[in-house]
Amino acid sequence: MFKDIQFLKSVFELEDLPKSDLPQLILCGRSNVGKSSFINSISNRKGIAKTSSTPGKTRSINFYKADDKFFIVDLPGFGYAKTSLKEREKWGKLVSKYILESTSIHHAFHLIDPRYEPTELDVQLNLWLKTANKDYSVILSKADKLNQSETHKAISTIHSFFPELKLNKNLFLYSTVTGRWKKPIQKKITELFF
Ligand SMILES: Nc1nc2c(ncn2[C@@H]2O[C@H](COP(=O)(O)OP(=O)(O)OP(=O)(O)O)[C@@H](O)[C@H]2O)c(=O)[nH]1
Ligand SMILES: [Mg+2]
Repeated sequence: MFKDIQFLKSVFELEDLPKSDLPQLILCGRSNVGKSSFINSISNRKGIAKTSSTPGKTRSINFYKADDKFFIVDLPGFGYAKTSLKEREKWGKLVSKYILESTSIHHAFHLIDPRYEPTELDVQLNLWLKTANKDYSVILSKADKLNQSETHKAISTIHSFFPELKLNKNLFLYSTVTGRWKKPIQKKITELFF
């Protein structure tokens, strides 16, 4: 696992991407699903990534450098209620272009809130990842909000959408509230980047 994390930069346009070919771990998924909170939690650095209970907090692509070894990249979330069609298109263009054109993406964590079925945009995002041939995992965030039977049900729903996923290989539970599900993700990150 990495020990140090540093904020590098926020990017609003793809031509401003950092000129570095360090491998990247990208975080993607719906707005409010907990992407920025995940960065704070996994790196034990409260507040390094800005979070908010109001969806739509992260509007830029934010780069964090972990141990000078790889970038953690926080992508803007999609699908919150106030998004206009224009903003939705802008999100789609930015994220799809990024996923399809970046040659440094080593792995993607696609976060999904297990209290709800994956949305149309989750399916779209999954397709972009597959089309771009990117290695990815799905992380069921906010797992503290489910009891055991709801958790089982959520996992079987995810399997009905994405049958290729295997628990603790490329499908994980996570909560920023309890440390209970941290180990398997730390192990995954270590396997991917160390
Ligand atoms: N109960 C619980 N709440 C969480 C968890 N992770 C995040 N949250 C809460 O969910 C809300 C959204 O978290 P963010 O990390 O800002 O979500 P995001 O995916 O970065 O959202 P955007 O930047 O809008 O794309 C915040 O109020 C967090 O405190 C979790 O594991 N459990
Ligand atoms: Mg965010």
